[in-house]
Amino acid sequence: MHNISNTKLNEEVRPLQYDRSSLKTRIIHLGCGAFHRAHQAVFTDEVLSKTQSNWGICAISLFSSQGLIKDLRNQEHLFSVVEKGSESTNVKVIGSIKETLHPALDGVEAVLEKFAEPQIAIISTTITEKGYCIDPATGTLDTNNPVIIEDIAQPNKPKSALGYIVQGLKLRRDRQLPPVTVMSCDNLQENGRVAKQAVLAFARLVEPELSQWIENNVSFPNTMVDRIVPATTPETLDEIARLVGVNDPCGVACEPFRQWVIEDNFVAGRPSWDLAGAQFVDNVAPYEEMKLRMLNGSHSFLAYLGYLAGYSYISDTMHDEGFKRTTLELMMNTQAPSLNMPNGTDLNAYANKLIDRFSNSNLKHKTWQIAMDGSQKIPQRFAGSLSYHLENGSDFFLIALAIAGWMKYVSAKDEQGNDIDVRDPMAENLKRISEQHGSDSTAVPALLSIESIFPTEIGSNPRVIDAVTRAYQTLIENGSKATINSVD
Ligand code: CS2
Repeated sequence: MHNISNTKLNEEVRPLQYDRSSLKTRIIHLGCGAFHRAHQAVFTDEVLSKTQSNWGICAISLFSSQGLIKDLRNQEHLFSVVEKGSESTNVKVIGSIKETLHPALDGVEAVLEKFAEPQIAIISTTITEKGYCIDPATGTLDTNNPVIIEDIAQPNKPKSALGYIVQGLKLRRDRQLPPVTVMSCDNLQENGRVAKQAVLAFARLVEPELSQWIENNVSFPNTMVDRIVPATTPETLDEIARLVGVNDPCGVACEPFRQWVIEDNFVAGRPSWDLAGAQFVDNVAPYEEMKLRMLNGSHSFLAYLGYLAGYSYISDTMHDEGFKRTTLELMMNTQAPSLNMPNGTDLNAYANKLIDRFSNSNLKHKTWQIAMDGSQKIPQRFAGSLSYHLENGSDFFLIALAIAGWMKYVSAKDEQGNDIDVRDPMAENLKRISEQHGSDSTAVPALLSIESIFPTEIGSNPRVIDAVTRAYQTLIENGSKATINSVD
């Protein structure tokens, strides 16, 4: 069968720039989704094309995409990345993934043994917010999570990402292998610290000495990752096939922009990702906060209110002047003031660039996709600036409106009374609470009292309850579009 590894590709496709035969698996990556392939794999690929280094990746998929893993294997783990700007498109072949594993295809033991290969230096993750099994409001391990309970009872047959990491580290400890870095690449504030807390708490429940060993031998750098990578659809794959010249079921389409800010805390070395544009800094927290509040916060605002206004894609919402204006206002007047950035950071330029990125209509980024898992995302995106505004007595109506939009969305009925397919680990619970209140605004304090989403000092604050109630009532009475247009 012809595929990207054995066919002459279209001339516009930038082919591989290096010989892959010397690559060694030195990075294990958990979560082989589109984001990893379009972000860390691309940075690593660029380093390989610029240096003689040998940093290869073993991408592991734990839950889904057996099909994807088989497809990657069929094409020697090569895949295409199509960067779609608003004016031009670039296509590259990426070769940094050297091998793949999936427990359902290869067995749990083979996956665990990979962690225990001596040359492994980095275990990185894109497992989404919920993959860390933390209580989103407090950032501590949720020991009531059924998967965690199961994995702690049977640590050598893990199911969760945390279970694999802890058991993998245990094998390294038992075999006296060199230290290793665990690098989270998910959209969580202080993602390294969260990963560390979750791993240590899990390890303590398995074996207290193991948790001590991890403290002494494993580093957990914080990172800020950024690239808009919509989920791949059959239409995207058709377009990729046309551009590449052959079907590529593993191809991804994304925006041209990419950013990676990394705390330089790697106990066993790392690729020179800076050669591919990554920034190594001492303190990532301000960049994470900037991105989570200004990019992801506005994304959630656009996802809930845009979906309710009938827009399928983020770029559609941006072509509605009301949405464009309020999004910029949310970024600059509500989120930016809560940030404390290093000197020289131009938040105005950052916001304007975000507006351009969101407006790229060649990128089909569904409002429905971003609306997923709101119970895990809202704390990361809004709690910090809400606390800031409560302390300063300043206005946060647009955050209240985003939260009201989420409340209407999780009722699972849109403005026309049609069902919404809500994807969220708490979907059932949220729907039940909404149904108890109908469209009455008593739903607001009820939903705000969910402590895993809204820390008590926020959820029970009268100013928050009042602002979200006002926003919710306007939204229910006038609908999303009119509400957005009436914001002054
Ligand atoms: C989005 C992010 O789905 C979402 O919640 O806000 O995936 C966003 O596209 C990325 O963080 C951009 O880097």
